[in-house]
Amino acid sequence: MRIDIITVQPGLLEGPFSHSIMKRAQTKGLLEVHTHNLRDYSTLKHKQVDDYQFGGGAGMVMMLEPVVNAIETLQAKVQYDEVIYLTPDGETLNQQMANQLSLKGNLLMLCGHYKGIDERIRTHFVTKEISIGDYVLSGGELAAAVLVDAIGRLIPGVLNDETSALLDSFQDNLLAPPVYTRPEEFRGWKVPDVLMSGDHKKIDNWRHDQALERTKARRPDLL
Ligand code: 6GU
Repeated sequence: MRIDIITVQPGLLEGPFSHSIMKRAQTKGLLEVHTHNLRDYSTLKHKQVDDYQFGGGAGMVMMLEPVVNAIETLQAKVQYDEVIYLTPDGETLNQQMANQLSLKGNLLMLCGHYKGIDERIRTHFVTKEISIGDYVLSGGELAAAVLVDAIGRLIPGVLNDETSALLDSFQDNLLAPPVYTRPEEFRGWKVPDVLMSGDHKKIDNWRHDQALERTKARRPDLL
C-alpha cells in the first residue's frame, strides 16, 4: 500500500512512522508513506497557502490552488483509491473503516488546518472525510498519523501471528480481556488461577467471559 499525505506541517509526521510496527511495515516493503509540504505547491510569493475567508470572520482558510496543484500533481503519478480529508466534521473513525481502508492499494490524505479548506476542494476532489473523535486538534496531522497506524497494522504480513490483529479489542466488537505476565505473585496480588491451569479450553472460555463482562461494563454500546 502507498499512502501520500499533503500537509503544511510535514515535521509533525516525521516521527510517527519511523518506529516499531509502522517502521517494520515499510522495511518489509508492505507500506510506503510519503509526506508532501503544501507550500511546495504554492505559486504565490512567500509560498502562501491560506487566505481570509469570503464573507468575513476570524480564521484563515486553506486556498484552493496549492491544494489542487498538489492533488493533481500526485494523481498524475499515482492512481488513488480514496482522497481522504482529515477533518473534525468527517465520519468518525472506527475499526470497520480501518479494516476497509487496509484493503485499498493507494490512499491520498489531506490534512486540514486553520478554519479548514476551501469547500470546492471537498466537493470536487475529496472522496472520504474522516475524523478521529469528538474533540478538536490543531490540525489534521496527528489524526492522519492515527489513521495510517490503524490501517497499516492491518495490512497482511505487517503483524506476526502472535500480535495478530484478529485478537485485538474491537475486532469482534468486544474489548480485550485482562492480561498478565511474570511474576505469578507480586505483593500478594495473584494471577487468576485459570491462566496457570494449562487448560486451553478453560482459558479461552474465561477470556471470552472477561471480554464480554468488560464490554458490558465499559462499552455497552458495542454489544
Ligand atoms: Cl481529522 N482534525 C482535527 N483538526 N481535529 C480533529 C480531527 C481531525 N479528528 C478529531 N479532531
